[in-house]
Amino acid sequence: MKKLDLNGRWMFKGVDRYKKLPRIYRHALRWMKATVPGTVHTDLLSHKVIPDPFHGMNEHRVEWVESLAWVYRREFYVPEGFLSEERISLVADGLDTFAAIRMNGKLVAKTENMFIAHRFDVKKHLRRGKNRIEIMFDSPAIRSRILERQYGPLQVSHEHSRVYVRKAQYSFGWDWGPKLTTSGIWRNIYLEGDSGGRISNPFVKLRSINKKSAVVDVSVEVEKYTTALYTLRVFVGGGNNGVEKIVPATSPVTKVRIRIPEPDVWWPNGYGNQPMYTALLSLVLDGHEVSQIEVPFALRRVRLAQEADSEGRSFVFEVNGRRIFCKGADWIPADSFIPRISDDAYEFLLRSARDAHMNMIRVWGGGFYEQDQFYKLCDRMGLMVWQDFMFACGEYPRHPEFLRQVRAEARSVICRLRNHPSIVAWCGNNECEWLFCTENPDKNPDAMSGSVMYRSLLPQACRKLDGTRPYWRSTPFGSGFPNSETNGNHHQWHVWSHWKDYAEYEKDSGRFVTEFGFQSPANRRTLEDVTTAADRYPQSPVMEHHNKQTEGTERLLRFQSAHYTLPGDFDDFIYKGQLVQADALKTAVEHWRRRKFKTAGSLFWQLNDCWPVSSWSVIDSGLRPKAAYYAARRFFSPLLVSFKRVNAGVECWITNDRLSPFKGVVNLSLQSFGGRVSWTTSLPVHIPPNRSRKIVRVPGIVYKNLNPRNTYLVGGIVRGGITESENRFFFSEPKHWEKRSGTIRTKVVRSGKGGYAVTLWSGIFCKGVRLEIDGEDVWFDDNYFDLDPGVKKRIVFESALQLRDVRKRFCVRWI
Ligand code: BMA
Repeated sequence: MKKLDLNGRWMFKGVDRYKKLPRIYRHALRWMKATVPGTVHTDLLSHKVIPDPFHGMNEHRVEWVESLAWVYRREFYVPEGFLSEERISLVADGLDTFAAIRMNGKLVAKTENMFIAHRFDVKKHLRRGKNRIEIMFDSPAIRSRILERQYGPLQVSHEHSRVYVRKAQYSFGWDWGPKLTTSGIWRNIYLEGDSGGRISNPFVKLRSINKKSAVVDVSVEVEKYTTALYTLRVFVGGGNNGVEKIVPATSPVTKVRIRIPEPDVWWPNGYGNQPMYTALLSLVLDGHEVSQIEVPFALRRVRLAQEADSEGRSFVFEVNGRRIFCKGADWIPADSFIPRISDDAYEFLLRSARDAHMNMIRVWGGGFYEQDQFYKLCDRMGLMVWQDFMFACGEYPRHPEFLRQVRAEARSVICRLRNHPSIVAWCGNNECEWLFCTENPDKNPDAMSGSVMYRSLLPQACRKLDGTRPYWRSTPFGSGFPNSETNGNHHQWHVWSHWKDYAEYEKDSGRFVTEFGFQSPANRRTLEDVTTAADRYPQSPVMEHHNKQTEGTERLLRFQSAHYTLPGDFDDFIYKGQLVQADALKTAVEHWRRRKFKTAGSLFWQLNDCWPVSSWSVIDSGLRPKAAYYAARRFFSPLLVSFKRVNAGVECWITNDRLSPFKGVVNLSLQSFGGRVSWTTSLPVHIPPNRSRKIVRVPGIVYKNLNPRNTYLVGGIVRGGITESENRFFFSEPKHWEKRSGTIRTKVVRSGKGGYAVTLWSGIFCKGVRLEIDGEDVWFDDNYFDLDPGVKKRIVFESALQLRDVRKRFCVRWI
């Protein structure tokens, strides 16, 4: 196989096909340099034809871009040798979205689905030497409205014409994202020449596994360009072993069964290692390899257990026969302009998830089927992926042409992703059935337009092309109402979206909670990049523009004021806003973890952002973690001590996610914010593996006469002198706490290469201690933590600054 790369330098220009262009933008109609892979917006930005759409309210100033058609073209040279290949295909891994491809002036194809790779035979259009390729992208905004007129309106949230177009739905605007409906060659593009034949769509399917061996079926699609005899050679390697088999490649899908001795199984993060195997497949003709593919895969079994129990029906993922409580977050596209998302950004975000003890990430259905890099990292880090198909929040069309497109999309996506061990579930869509049944309470979800895809087309495709992981119709879904707390999975949006405060979480008995969340502002440095000094107050037009939810700012202030004193300035608003979010997610997750396995998963909405915004994310678009990220590292820890208020007192619980029992000691103490201890106890505990247990109830009588504004309960689990988890319970809201006088003493020293350590100490209790180095981005190994009176805490961090400067610029704040 020979490859001729067409990425890199192209030219592009606007075409005012619909006569929509305001005169002032006429200069967009001239040829300009473009970068492929890329988008129209990022290309225009690099020529300063548009301002940064993320800055201020510039989003409105770039609206005209989506109403134009855009043409991309480049020249390339084809050497003689390349033309002698029997087949030459143009491969475009992603075209966004309404594209007409011309090669040397001849129309090759038209495409209308951003989500899939395209391959076209172009040999007849090519000539030796100079060639020209041109791709015209029609306006997605206009085409979607034309389709809506043609097929009739549907019940849809946000921009309703979006559902007619197989394009990332968030690009039409969302309740956390701007409307930047871009176009372009967004993934790699190249020519591929081959002779003799070609293999594609490999699949390594696990048939059976025990301690001694695993049996896999390796299959691949074979195209033969001659009638000669071909063979398929399969080599499977991994661990210390390699197994080879050679079979005649007689059928269009050739299959080889292989036994792998002493298999090494793949485990989710926290449960074991993530060993990967490789299958090397070669198609051989006359002793020559004419086509090869390398497929990384892993050995693991997954099952979604749904069994009748006292609350209804369970919803538990079992991996390699072990029940796993799924801890994680929902994932949205990490930028409004996808090709701009770097491998480093993927690595950072997913590593942050892994380091916060997450074991599951849900790829949300309003974005896109993620880049290969994303899934490779998830495989490597043991992050299970709940993969939605790309349909969200609305009815979808059901005309035959649309269903045909979706069938092709399902095939393309399933074949591309099915070898990734990280993907543990396919899911039909995001919230379509739930919204439909909420709006039409008398109707069955099957009556929803497009439901045929989720109840028949997609599950059939998954069964036929995969069959190694469960398919679930929608999120949320279940029998009866499709957002039940007794069966199926659940989204909890009474809190926040329906204006309920976070204490409400403790009433929720969802069986597997795939979404719940609480907003907070982005970090100050992230906001400084897109605001002017005059914009930096909570209710400025620019700040309100950077919150896409209806009444978003109102909610931020309402919930802050329920727990903390009113924000005094911009930094106070950000700081307290982030603390409330952290407290909210903590309350929810600890509650559901105590219910283990009655509730068997909690994925919060959302891990990341696509632009600088107040949203439900715990890491903002500048890749700066918020307070809730650090809280997640505590509330997801494999061993968790937590408190639950009941009528007669406060219960102390331990949740053990490990597959081994925990034996240690729990220390509890009731003390004042000044450190005066009024009650204390130490209890030996023994928690069985993979269980949650109530340890003790602290009776109300113990604290009844203490001042709730100046008292808290602190608990820690200790084993071998090391505190494995600690937690606190407060008897009043921070806004009502008595004034404490005291401060935090800090000592910063050099520690290791390029590293620093800070030791903190205070005579009073300090909540949500935030560490910063003024003007620098610094990753502290813990932040926004609570500091008990008289207890030293040591935090390490890295900085390129001199010790003197670090000390000078070190800032601490707390509640
Ligand atoms: C859920 C998601 C998203 C949305 C989020 C916040 O409903 O599925 O559609 O962005 O809540 O409202």
